[in-house]
Amino acid sequence: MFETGTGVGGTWYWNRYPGARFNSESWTYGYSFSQELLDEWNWEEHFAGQPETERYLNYVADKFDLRRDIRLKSRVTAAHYQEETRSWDLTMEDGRRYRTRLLITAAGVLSAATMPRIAGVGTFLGQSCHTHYWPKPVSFQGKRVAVIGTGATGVQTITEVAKTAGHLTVFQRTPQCCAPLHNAKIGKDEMSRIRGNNPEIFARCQETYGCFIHATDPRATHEVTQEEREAFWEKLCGAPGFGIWMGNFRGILVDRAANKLISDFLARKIRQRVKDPAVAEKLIPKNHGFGTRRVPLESGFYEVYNQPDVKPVDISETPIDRITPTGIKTSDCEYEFDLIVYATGFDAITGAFDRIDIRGVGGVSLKDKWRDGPQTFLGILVDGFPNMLMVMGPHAGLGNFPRALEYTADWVTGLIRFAHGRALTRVEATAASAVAWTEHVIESSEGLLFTEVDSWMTGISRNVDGKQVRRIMRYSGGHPAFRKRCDAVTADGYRELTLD
Ligand code: NA7
Repeated sequence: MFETGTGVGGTWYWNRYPGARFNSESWTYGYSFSQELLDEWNWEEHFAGQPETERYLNYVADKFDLRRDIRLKSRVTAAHYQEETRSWDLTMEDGRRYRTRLLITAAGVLSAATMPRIAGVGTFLGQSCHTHYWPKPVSFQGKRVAVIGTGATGVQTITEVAKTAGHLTVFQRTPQCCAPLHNAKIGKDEMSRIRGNNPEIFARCQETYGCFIHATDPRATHEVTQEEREAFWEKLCGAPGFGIWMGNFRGILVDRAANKLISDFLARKIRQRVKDPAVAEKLIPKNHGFGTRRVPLESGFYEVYNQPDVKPVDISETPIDRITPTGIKTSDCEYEFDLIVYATGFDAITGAFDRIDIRGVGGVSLKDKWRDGPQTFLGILVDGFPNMLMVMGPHAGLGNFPRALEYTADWVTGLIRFAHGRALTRVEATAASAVAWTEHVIESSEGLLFTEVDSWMTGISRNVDGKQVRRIMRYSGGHPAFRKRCDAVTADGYRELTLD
């Protein structure tokens, strides 16, 4: 295992910005493969913060003695397939080289962070940091702080920074429709109860669309009266986690009229919480409906804007001209800061692949192959790239990742066992199976409102060349359908692959 960081934990190693925290329930996020691990680990909070999760992942690495197989500070810069030896040649940033029969990618969906393309970023003389590359520790006490970006990361950062900063200025380009997280500590008795329910919890997660504990309500928005509807939404808003997004009425992310109703309901909530009506209006999305972008869950985010020392700047009205040595210059004002935080997101889903020079049969580059959108079989294999197996690559479903990736890891392991058992040295998706799966992935997104919206989920990163066109990046058929399809491939003896 090669890992760029100096420690294990991936997402939870890198994203140590203030306020970084699960939006999945902790007890649905941990690994389920070891009863011993489940028995030993006690979650402290329903939605664990970054430090707790990083501790958990280190505990796992130690418990299963994984560190001996992990090379830290090891960035892979190139991976080239060699047909003669049926192996992959890897080149590391420091020049080391390795040869391997099988290449398993687990490089992350949101791991290629992007700085904004704003003139003068390198000229600022104060401290600046991207949330993904957070140095420790950073104090905000009494400082004049700027945060650029209001995605799920920005929302968490802003809420935490506002507690101690001398003055906070938020540069917002697109408002998000956030919902309350309702985090709480987990007491000893409660943890015992959760532990007792583990089998049911994990079984339920396998049956829901996005592997969350929240299952879609079978009713359609228009099947109930307005009173019933609003009472249901009040209940979801008062409950912890993603229920409002994943446990809402069916069709809410397909039916425009239904989506407008829930969007209006949540806009009213924002107006109730933000005292200045003009500021409230700025915080309400106008160009996309609720849930068509990743919903940030928040813990007091809207109240931050009632603080006299917090100023929102709508950069869709007054764009940032440049970063200056002392701060940020917009079209109408020059601001001075001690610290600038870039919560500007990622080159998502394919970004981590694009940053490695991956070449398959005949030297074909994966980046070129995917220029107009990813093409995969099951989101796990790519034709022309034999012996490369992707865990949570493009075309995987999005959702509560550990639940989905445990399945994928098992499927990949099954394929490797099958290949070893038959002394196979070359495993590849056929072109026909990749075309069919890619078409199915595209069909699965038809009619979903999120496909009409710019976001990392539709492959948009305005900070990366060639990532300004919306694409179908993920499988939208839901996890149960994904599992069924993968199981069928196995049951059929992997006939949709070329095995040699
Ligand atoms: P996101 O959700 O992609 O958010 C990035 C934010 O940064 C978003 O508000 C962007 O505005 C803003 N942004 C990006 N570039 C610029 C520039 N150049 N100028 C101004 N503002 C900019 O990333 P997150 O890290 O918050 O979250 C990613 C996922 O990680 C999250 O959904 C969770 O699943 C975990 P925009 O919306 O593009 O107008």
